[in-house]
Amino acid sequence: MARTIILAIAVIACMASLLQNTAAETTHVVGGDLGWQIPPGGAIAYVTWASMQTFSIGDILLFNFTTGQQDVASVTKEAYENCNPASPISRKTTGPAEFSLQAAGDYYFICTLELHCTLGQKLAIHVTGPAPQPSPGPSLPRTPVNYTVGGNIGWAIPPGGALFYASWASFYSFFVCDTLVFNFANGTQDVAIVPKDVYETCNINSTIAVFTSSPVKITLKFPGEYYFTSTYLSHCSLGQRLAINVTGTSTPAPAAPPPLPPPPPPGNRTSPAPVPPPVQPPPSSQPPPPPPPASVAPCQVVGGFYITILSIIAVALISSSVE
Ligand SMILES: *[C@@H]1O[C@H](CO)[C@@H](O)[C@H](O)[C@H]1NC(C)=O
Ligand SMILES: *[C@@H]1O[C@H](CO)[C@@H](O)[C@H](O)[C@H]1NC(C)=O
Ligand SMILES: *[C@@H]1O[C@H](CO)[C@@H](O)[C@H](O)[C@H]1NC(C)=O
Ligand SMILES: *[C@@H]1O[C@H](CO)[C@@H](O)[C@H](O)[C@H]1NC(C)=O
Ligand SMILES: *[C@@H]1O[C@H](CO)[C@@H](O)[C@H](O)[C@H]1NC(C)=O
Ligand SMILES: *[C@@H]1O[C@H](CO)[C@@H](O)[C@H](O)[C@H]1NC(C)=O
Ligand SMILES: [Cu+2]
Repeated sequence: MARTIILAIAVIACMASLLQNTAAETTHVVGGDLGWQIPPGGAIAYVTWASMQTFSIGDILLFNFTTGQQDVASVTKEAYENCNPASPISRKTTGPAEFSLQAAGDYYFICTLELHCTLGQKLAIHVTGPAPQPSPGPSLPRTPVNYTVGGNIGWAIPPGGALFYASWASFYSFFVCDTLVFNFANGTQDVAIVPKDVYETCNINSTIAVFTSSPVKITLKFPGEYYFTSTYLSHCSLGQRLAINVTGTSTPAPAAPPPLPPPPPPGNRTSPAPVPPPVQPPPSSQPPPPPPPASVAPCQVVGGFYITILSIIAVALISSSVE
């Protein structure tokens, strides 16, 4: 009984912390946290961003930029393709600038400042029919989001190199209770949760957990930094690695320790060093998500095979204590 109440409180706290847009018409902040600028990864950044949005009539595009450093022009398809700023349909020079998407169809935007478009500061979107009506009833706080890592590209050696997943991650804000979904063809990739130094060096001499069966779904139960790569030869150095920062005021209520999770599928595929990592604690500068001090899981997990960070940490603790 007490446990149920605590769980309910935790779920409510979690959802409240995730309170975000509930409006019927959506404002799309172009590029997400990247904003509107010359994208570090080239044109693929805004292509990727657009591919992950659904634009509906009545939605608003918000180009977030510093006045004087960028502008934004609505242009024809030809002008978009050729980066020709000569005769825009309309142009706004004061940031942030909004465009209201009043009709279905294709829209093209560029920055008209010299070379900006050529360097990738251009956006093409497709607007579909009327926005779906919000379901009746009281508006709910932000519900946890399932993020498909890499969008349509999925989890692979990315075409744009390492910047691809960095760009992808920069478009989003990750909150506790969100889920990462890694899609790939079985046997062509795996998903390894790794320490920060492995992520940075691509020297995969230790992993926290490895998952081989697509799709891999990982629910982010704790705030903090998470690092992922594939253990397949050279995949990491070719750019298949992802770092994300999970925020959220998960207010874990004190409760009984969670039941032991099942061990993850054995990820024996590579592991150049068959020796488990040394007993020494990880470098304290960047600790992984804090170990669960007897916390409840504040997320509702609706069916499906979910691998949670909680279980990963538990397994990591178990294996290091066994050692
Ligand atoms: C616009 O960019 C500024 C500076 O990066 C940021 O502080 C602000 O939150 C952004 N606005 C939106 C709506 O994303
Ligand atoms: C996330 O995925 C789960 C199961 O795969 C599903 O039940 C849930 O509705 C999804 N959530 C969203 C926001 O799409
Ligand atoms: C990968 O293998 C698992 C288990 O064999 C299977 O359930 C899943 O559908 C496979 N995924 C793909 C993308 O083939
Ligand atoms: C992650 O977010 C926390 C809290 O906002 C911040 O202190 C930390 O520096 C962030 N880490 C990275 C790598 O951005
Ligand atoms: C990995 O595990 C599978 C099944 O558990 C086994 O057939 C295979 O030989 C193992 N590979 C290595 C390199 O240990
Ligand atoms: C992994 O390799 C790095 C050097 O690239 C080294 O600093 C680190 O101690 C190694 N870790 C393990 C567990 O062998
Ligand atoms: Cu510009």
